Amino acid sequence: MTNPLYDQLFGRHVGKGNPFLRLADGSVVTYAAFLARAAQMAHVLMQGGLQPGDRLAVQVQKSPEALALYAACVQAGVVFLPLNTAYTTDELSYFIDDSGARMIVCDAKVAGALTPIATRAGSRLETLNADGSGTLKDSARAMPESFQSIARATDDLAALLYTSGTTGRSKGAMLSQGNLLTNAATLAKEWRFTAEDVLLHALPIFHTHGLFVATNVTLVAGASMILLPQFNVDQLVELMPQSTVLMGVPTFYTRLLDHPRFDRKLASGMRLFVSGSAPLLADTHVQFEDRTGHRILERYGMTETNMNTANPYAGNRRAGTVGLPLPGVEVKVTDPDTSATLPRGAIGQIEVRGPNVFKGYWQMPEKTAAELRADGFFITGDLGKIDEDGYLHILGRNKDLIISGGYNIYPKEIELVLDAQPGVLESAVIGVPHRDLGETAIGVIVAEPGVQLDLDQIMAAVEVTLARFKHPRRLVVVPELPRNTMAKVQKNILREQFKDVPGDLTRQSA
Ligand code: MCA
Ligand code: AMP
Repeated sequence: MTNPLYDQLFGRHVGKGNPFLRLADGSVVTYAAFLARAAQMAHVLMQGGLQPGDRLAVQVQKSPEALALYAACVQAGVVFLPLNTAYTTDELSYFIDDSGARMIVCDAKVAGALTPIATRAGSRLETLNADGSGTLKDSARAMPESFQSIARATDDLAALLYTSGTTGRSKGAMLSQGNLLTNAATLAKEWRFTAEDVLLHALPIFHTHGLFVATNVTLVAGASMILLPQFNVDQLVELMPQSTVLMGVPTFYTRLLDHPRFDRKLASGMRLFVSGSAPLLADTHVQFEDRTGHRILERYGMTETNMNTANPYAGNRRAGTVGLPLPGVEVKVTDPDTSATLPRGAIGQIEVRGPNVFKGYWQMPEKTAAELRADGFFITGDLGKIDEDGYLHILGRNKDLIISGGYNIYPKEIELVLDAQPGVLESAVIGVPHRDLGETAIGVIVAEPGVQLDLDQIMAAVEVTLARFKHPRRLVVVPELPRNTMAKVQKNILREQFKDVPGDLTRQSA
């Protein structure tokens, strides 16, 4: 009986004494120990009544146990559904209901708030804390250290990752074993990973970047990772001499460049710096090379597709481009109105097809049909062009999306909360340039006639509903929103009007 994802990412390393995780305190978790822990957790999942294909919703801090839970799900054929640790109870409630998660694993600190949601959804609740303790560990301790993997096919679901939508309603992207496996194998080969590599891991593990790109690639190669609980630039500088690869969002690189100790000598043992999730400014690319002698390798991906394109390892890594299609992935640029493929150099919507492309949105056939064509091409919502040498340039978005420090913020989700506040007639949320985070959200509000808005009260409502990273960094009140002849709000005008406002928390009327 085979389970391709488990066999190729994890199973090959069972019993091996080489390090998989290196922790900041100097301790090491070997592959053997990690996989024994995962097997024990797989037993807990089975004994908890989970069947292959059931969803397990996980909102926990980054830890070796959190990663072992991912491995346990793969081994037990359970669909892993990781959730941002910043999500509020309101947000979690939606994901749990929508996915029909049979089990929820969360930090003991939020178990009280989640209990009614779990009860209503008929889900079992287990806890897993940042230090690895909790009911999951308590149950796992008594379990055998090996587990007979549940048979899976490459088309079976391995993970459900939610990605927000332009309507304000999040969609669960269904990722199969094959989606994850082919992409990990391709990236490990393209980026020449070997068992000698040590990846400096400072990304969260609830998104594609930190979970699938960084972790799966390390596993494919049998390499190791320095697992940091979160990004901390001083820690990165401290640990860089022990590492060979860093994967990060552009903010990692701008913060490193701001660090006085970050120089050529510190980076001399590194062989690769990868950037993605948001546009890397060409200027950052150039400054980084001047400072360290390394050219950052920028790549382009999505939750729905894993990675699509990457600058070459050996060839020319071109600043301001996301490189060439990965082996097995087709990329084309099409006319948004006619869907016709455009010639090289022309700007249009970016579409991708390949074994990396997801199976569709969870229980949303209409949304799936609107974005995933019958011939397998996925309409990314990004705009760009392919140049004469085949490099893809991302030049804009056909979707109303803000990317702040690598996190996606869908304006509609915030606008729905702002519009629901007393005295608010309407609102528009826009992204403006931010030195540290790339972009930051600003809420532009119109009050009902004669109403004096209480912006603190409005922010308080946003705070209980939405995760911190989605909060507008500034609210401004305007007499009316600019509209075109079709009555559509012209966000480009607002972006221009507010582009120079500092992305701080000051609230004012424009
Ligand atoms: C934290 N905060 C943020 C963000 N992160 N606000 C807006 N945008 C953010 N990205 C909040 C904090 O809660 C805090 O709130 C305040 O801002 C200041 O936080 P700070 O200490 O500066 O932030 P940090 O903890 O250092 O985090 C910044 C970060 C982090 C390191 C850039 O956001 C991060 O790790 N981003 C990576 C996201 C990622 O992995 N994306 C991949 C998605 P308070 O004021 O209350 O203190 S996968 C993807 O996009 C595709 C598939 C792809 O291509 O990879
Ligand atoms: P997500 O929904 O979190 O998977 O975010 C995917 C989106 O991030 C893509 O559709 C792009 O808009 C953006 N993105 C990812 N990588 C890059 C990159 N290297 N340059 C520009 N945008 C990127």
